[in-house]
Amino acid sequence: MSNKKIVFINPPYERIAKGYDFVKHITNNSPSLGLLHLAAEVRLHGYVPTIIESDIFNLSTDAVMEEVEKVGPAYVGITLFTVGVWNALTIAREIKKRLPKTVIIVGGPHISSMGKETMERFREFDYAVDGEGEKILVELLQVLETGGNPFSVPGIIFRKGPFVHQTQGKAVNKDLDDLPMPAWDLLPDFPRAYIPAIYDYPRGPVATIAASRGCPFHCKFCDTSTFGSSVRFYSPKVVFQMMKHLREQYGVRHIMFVDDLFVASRLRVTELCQLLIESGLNFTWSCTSRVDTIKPDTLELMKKAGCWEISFGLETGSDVLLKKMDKAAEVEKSEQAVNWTAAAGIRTKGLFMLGYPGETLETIEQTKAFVRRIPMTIMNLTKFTPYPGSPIYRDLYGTNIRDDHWERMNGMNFVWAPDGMTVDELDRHYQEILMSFYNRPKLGLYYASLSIRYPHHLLRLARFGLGFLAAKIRSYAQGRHGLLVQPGASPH
Ligand code: B12
Ligand code: SF4
Repeated sequence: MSNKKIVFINPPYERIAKGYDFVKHITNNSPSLGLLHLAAEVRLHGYVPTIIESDIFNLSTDAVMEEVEKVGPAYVGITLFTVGVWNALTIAREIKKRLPKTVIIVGGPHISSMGKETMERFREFDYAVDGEGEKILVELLQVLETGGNPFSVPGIIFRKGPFVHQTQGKAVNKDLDDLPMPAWDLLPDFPRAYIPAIYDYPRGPVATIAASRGCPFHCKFCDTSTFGSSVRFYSPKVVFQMMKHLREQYGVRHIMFVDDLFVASRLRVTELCQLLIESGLNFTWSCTSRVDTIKPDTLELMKKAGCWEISFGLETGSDVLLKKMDKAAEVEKSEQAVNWTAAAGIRTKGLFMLGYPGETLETIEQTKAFVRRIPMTIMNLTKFTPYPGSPIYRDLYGTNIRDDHWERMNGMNFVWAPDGMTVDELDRHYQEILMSFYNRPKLGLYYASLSIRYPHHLLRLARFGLGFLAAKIRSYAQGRHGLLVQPGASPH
């Protein structure tokens, strides 16, 4: 019988900027849902999948290789975010050295946005799947197994002789209900090891679900190349079944919906809410929304159904910048949505970015004032990063492949600075904005009461606090005046 084993790898990535190591105590540890979906689909077709979550378990390349060798697979599938490409390459090189017959297949957002260039550049990757991989991966494995013709598989990129070929099409799942449930059973130590960021969930265990794919908007900083602009939904019934399964099998109590735009269809959200209310399962959950897709009556129902937090991409307190981002939103609308959300008793997580082209001292001040005046409970500030696949990437770099910053494209490094600002200045503003939001008695009281209700967050916070203090002391001792970003972390 042929070897049907396939090892899926989520490679390690630099997720924390140099100098900010203490942040690891409070950050998110979510698994790759993509790999869970792929593993479930290939298993349905007779393959034997294993999943390695190298970052969550802090595995070095050697440790990953040890696990791969233990399995002895015919195929390895690696998921590629731009930030993880170089580490994936190191792993692929080792696999080629130690298990030369193993076929290496890659996919994920980096491939969806820059597949051909990546395959031309890195000979260690044998095949790449462009887009949503479930069906195409199975087709590809079957062709490889039977010695068929890869040109017959749509939406793949591969090398034949000196040339890289790309077949027509991009993999899209039109009907999500057709897909098997993600293979949570293959995740080592699930759900215990997969905790979200501190204070971003009330109580565990926690699991993630993508209840829809795609987003019809075109914000210039956003890489939508995997799912595209046509939105597809799981039916509310199937989403509910997944949640029920997670409760019955793993005791999961909180769900994080990671859809690009969970509240894209109010009808669908209403149906899911009704199912949850009738079930009496008492889930809490969080989701994403745009500020213009939410209304007070829907919010009320969502609250009743256990909605705990909504993430809004608020981005900035400046209308000028929102316009430059093609966000199709206004600060006033953002404020209204956050007010409505607070009035319904749901927390707002505001997603912001600093350093977008056009950022000035004035827009920074507007953001500082904005975050202090809205009733938001948690703020996530990203350092602007032009990801391949986003329209702004093309504006800034053209169509040329740029690989000099990939390993730092984690939203925690300024790999690009707007005119008239240095990375050090931006880093200082970064800290100031966060401090101006978090350093308020009202918010302190809120978090204190949350900690009393859910004390497991306190331990995480204590570790983070001690780490921050140590980093500050080190910075002053080294003459860096309290700046935490390490020398050498500025753009070239
Ligand atoms: C949930 C999420 C996370 C989670 C989980 C990450 C993970 N490993 O899956 C957390 C919070 C940890 C996270 C972290 C980061 N994320 Co994130 N994240 C998302 C989000 C919102 C949903 C991803 C998801 O679960 N989708 C559902 C599953 C089913 O899809 P999928 O993982 O893409 O997998 C499908 C295909 O890509 C493909 N595929 C994937 N891998 C493979 C492998 C093979 C072999 C094959 C054949 C196919 C294949 O088939 C899968 C099934 O259809 C997306 C937004 C989006 N629209 O994609 C951003 C997104 C993927 N994240 C992004 C970024 C930048 C990051 C971070 C670098 C920093 C940050 N700002 O958060 C880190 C890096 C993480 C890492 N491991 O490298 C960018 C990626 C841009 C890029 N070019 O790299 C996205 C696209 C957001 C955006 N619109 O800009 N993220
Ligand atoms: S930022 Fe949000 S609304 Fe804008 S394109 Fe990306 S997913 Fe869609």
